[in-house]
Amino acid sequence: MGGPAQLVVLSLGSNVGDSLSTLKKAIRDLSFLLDGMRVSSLYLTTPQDVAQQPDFCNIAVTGKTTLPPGELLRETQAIEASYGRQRDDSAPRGPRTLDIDIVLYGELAVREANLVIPHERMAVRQFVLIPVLELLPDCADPVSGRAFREILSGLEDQGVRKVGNLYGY
Ligand code: PH2
Ligand code: MG
Ligand code: MG
Repeated sequence: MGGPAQLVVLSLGSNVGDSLSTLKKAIRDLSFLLDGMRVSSLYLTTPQDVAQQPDFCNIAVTGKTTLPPGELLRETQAIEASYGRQRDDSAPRGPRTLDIDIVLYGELAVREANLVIPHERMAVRQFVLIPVLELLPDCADPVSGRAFREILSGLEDQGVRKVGNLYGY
């Protein structure tokens, strides 16, 4: 049984294969899950955590869902898998055809083995914060209450370049 619809925020990334095509298709898939979905600009970003890999294409999307967090995760993992994502536990932050992270789920905080919301590293990642703030300029960390705009303003430059839009999903 679903509760009221919650506003969720997803961060998408790709740096293997035809990333633009993959992101466009993934957005279309997500539009069937998220009511009133909105999509950020497309960003080309310098890889974080694992430097020796290609630049990423990153976007954020937001919309409403009645799916509980665990079910939303199952759906996003199924989309990742359908675009050839291989989970490689030996290279946890390495190259991937498609990564879809649930970064915010309403005001909820989740701490489970396979799902942590707000996303553990979003507060230190410009490739997440910049697209998210484009969609939701006033959003705040539900745990600390701090505005993500303030958190972003404290970060050093990480090489996040706006390059366009993914029209026509
Ligand atoms: N994803 C990672 C690790 N590093 N760097 C950028 N720029 N963009 C990503 O999406 C990304 C990353 C693991 O999910
Ligand atoms: Mg990720
Ligand atoms: Mg992920």
